[in-house]
Amino acid sequence: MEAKTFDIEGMTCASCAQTVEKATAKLAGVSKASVNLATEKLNVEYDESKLSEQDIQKAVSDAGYEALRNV
Ligand code: 9UX
Repeated sequence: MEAKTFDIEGMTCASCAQTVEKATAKLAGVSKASVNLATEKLNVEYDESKLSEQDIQKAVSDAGYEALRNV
């Protein structure tokens, strides 16, 4: 299981954070997705054999936000 953090651009309210969280949590292979609105970060725990970092970034982008890889 891999855990990665992404800086999220475009979130301005708690509802935005919920949207990003749900969009990533529903992906097959994701076991945990949590957004910190204050720091504008998304932390995702997922199975690398089922999902790539790009898949997560695409899901966030499809939801209307942008996920930048964070270290
Ligand atoms: Mo409310 Mo967040 O319209 O975009 S969901 S600010």
